[in-house]
Formats: sequence, C-alpha cells, structure tokens
Amino acid sequence: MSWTCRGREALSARGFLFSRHNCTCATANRNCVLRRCLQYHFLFRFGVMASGTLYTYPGNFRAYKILIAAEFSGVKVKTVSEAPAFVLGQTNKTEEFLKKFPLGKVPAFETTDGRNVFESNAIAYYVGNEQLRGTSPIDQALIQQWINVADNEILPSSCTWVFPCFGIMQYNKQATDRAKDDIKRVLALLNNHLSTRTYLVGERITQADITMCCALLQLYEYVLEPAFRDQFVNTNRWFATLINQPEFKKVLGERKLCEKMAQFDEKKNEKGDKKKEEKKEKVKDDKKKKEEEDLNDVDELELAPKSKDPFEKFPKGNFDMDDFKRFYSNESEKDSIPYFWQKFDKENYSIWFCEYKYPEDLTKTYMSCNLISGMFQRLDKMRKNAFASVILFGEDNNSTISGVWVWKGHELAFPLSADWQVDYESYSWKKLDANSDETKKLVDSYFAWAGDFGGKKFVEGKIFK
Ligand SMILES: N[C@@H](CCC(=O)N[C@@H](CS)C(=O)NCC(=O)O)C(=O)O
Repeated sequence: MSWTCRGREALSARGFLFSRHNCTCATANRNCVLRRCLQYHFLFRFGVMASGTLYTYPGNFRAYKILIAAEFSGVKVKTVSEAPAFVLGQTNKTEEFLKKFPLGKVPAFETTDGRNVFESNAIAYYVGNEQLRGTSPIDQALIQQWINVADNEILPSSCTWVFPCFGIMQYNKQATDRAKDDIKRVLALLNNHLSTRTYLVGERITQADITMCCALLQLYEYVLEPAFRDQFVNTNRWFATLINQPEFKKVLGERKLCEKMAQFDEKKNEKGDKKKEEKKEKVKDDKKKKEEEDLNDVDELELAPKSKDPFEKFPKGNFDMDDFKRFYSNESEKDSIPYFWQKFDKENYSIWFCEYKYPEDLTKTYMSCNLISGMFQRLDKMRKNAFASVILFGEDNNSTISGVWVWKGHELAFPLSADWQVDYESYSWKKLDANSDETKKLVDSYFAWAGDFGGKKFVEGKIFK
C-alpha cells in the first residue's frame, strides 16, 4: 500500500486521520479520487467552501484566471456575464452594484454568504486552494512575484501592442515598438526560468502559472507568430502544457496559437488620422477666428466668462436630459420609453442613427464591446447633453455595430469639440426625423434592446448616459 498523494501530508498536518487507501497514482495526479475526496473533505471540515457569483463580461481574461482557479479547487462559481443579468457599462454602474463594489469594475465576486470581493487577483486567491496559493511563505511570495510580473510587466505592453490592431486603442509606433521589446524581455525571462522547471513555482501548477498564462493569452493568439515565439522554446512548452490541462480547457476551450502577427492597418488609419488632423486644424482655425472676432467685439464680451461647454451655444430647451436618464435607469423600458417621447424636445434636440463603417475589422465580440465602451469613455464630457444606445449584433468575426444617439442641437455634435473626434469618423451618421413612425420604431427598439433589428442577432448593448 503506498501513499503517494501530496494532499495527505498537508491534511495530516492539520490533524486528519486517514483510513488506509491503496492509491498508486502519481504525486501530482489531479484525478486521483482520494485527492479530490480529501480536497472536499478539507473544505467542508473547515467550512471554507468558497462558492459564490462572479460578475464579468464574456471573454474577460481577468475572469479566466478566477474560473481556472475554481476548476482546480472544486469551488462552485456561478458566472453572471450575459444580458439582461449583466451588461457591462450598465449593470456595474447601478446603485445596487456600486453599493457592493464601489469601483464599479469587473470581475466582482459575491460569496454565497453575502461577502463581496473585487480585484481579480483577490478573487482568484479566494476561490483557489492551498496548492494554487502556495504552501510555504517563500512559495507564496514567489507566486505573488509572478502575478505582479504578469500584471505590471506584461499586461500594459500587451494592450499597447494588440489593441490598436483591433482598432480599440490609438496606435503609436514608438509605444508599440517599446511594447514589443518589453514583451520579448519578459518572454526571455520566463524562458530562462523555465529551462529547468515545469511550472513557475514548485512542482505543481499554482496561481502564478494561471495568472501568467491568462496575461499572455491574447499575445499568443494574435501577435506571437512562430517566427517571433520560436526562440522562447521553454515558455512555449510551458504555455502549451497549461492550455491543454483539463481545468484550463474547461474555461478557455480550444485555443489556436497565432500563425500570422495581427497588424495595425496603417493605411486606413493614416487616412483617418490625416482627416482628423485636418478637422483639428479646422477647429483650431475656427476657434482662432472666433477669438479674433471676440476681441474686436469690445463691449460686454470682455466681461463674459469663457464658455467651456460646446453645447452651451444651443438654446436650453425643455428636455431635462438628467431627469430622463434617471428615469431610464430606474424604471423598466415599458415606462421609460413613453416617458422619453412625452418629454423629448424636438425643437432643441435631435436624434441620430450611427453605423460602424468597418465591420470587416471586427473580430471577437468582447473586443467590439470594448470599442464601444472606449468611445463612450472618450466622450465623457458629452454626457451632460447626450444619450445613446449602441448595440453589437452578430457573432465573433461577423458582427456589426449601430446605435441611436440623442443630443442637444441639430448639428452633428462631435466636431463641436476637438476632444470628441477620436472615434466618430469610424461611423456613418444619419439625422432622423423625430416626427416619423419609422424613427419611433427604431428608437424604441434600440432603447429597449428588443425588436427584430432587420434580422440581426443582438449580442450586447451599451448605454451612454
Ligand atoms: N485591477 C482590476 C481591473 C478591473 C478592470 O479594469 N475591469 C474593467 C474591465 S476589464 C472594468 O470593469 N471596466 C469598467 C469600467 O471601468 O467602467 C482587476 O484586476 O480586477
């Protein structure tokens, strides 16, 4: 009879008595029935079965590291990530959510006994087990070390390199080149470390491996083509070992490594950038001209405070945007949409329809969602006078984005400020007739995220408010 499961040592140190068991599995065999049984026994004995609900959005790599940890520990995690239960940018901004998770960010975790944890690493720690957290202070420190390397040395560079390829971040050649060098340096560090080791810390998979693997995922999928990654044999071997573990596969599914490095489409963006520059110049010239005119206009303007809000030049009207947004957030669409039509001031506000002009560039749906959220973030200063519902339709590699916007005034709002011009030219804009039945139907379906949408499949909606 041989005891070869490591779990036994850990548990006997905690006062467990074992009946004899003729397990002959290898030390690190995850599937050893005894090991699994002890794991659960341990959790129940100490009352620390860390089950709960994870709020996130689909495809969030920060959630992956938590879900993989839960696969290893056997902790039950219910994921809430799909509309209508969770909609990024909406659910996480509600009063109810913010009461539990004041930063309004995901992933966020609510334990079954009502405790709330935010920050993905903290959640992964909570749902993990001893093996993942490390069993000695030095292992625990080393696990933290690699988690920090993943967060601080890989993620920022990975986003700088990959996001512009998907059009969800501004491209900057210098920054991208620096990011590539930084990634090379970390891959080399890992490669060297893994030349004599199977995993990052100790002999078994820990949270260090899980977190590092998830941080590298989008690099391995989109930009680390064979010619780039071939020099990092040990890192590649370690990465392949991990993504083929059943616990990883259950969360990540099958992952295909990059064959050809995704590229930033310089031509298309150059055109866009040039146009943007011209627009910026025009806004600057107009501003300068206006300032000169103002200087000539000596009297009362001399004392008038400078206007900071580009919408200020339009009449105030009688549509209370804040009031409508509050109503829309707190009531169901069945009430808030009629409320919109009852209060909407057609004289002083306008309604617009937009469509993303480059659907062929849209790949993963979660990235397209980030594209919409990014645009909303960059338009922050427009919020006081504008409202929008923008929807992503379709599926991975076959999707479209369109939306309905409402703002003060009757002209296209974005040229009003140099700060609002990063994204709008990637969309076509059509002003709608606020009196027509067709517009009413379109607005109703976009505000409610319900309707036939010309047969397009709703994936996710985002509200600018
Ligand atoms: N350090 C945090 C970062 C969380 C984070 O930035 N989450 C983003 C999505 S990946 C978010 O919720 N953004 C929504 C917002 O900022 O409104 C973690 O690791 O959990």
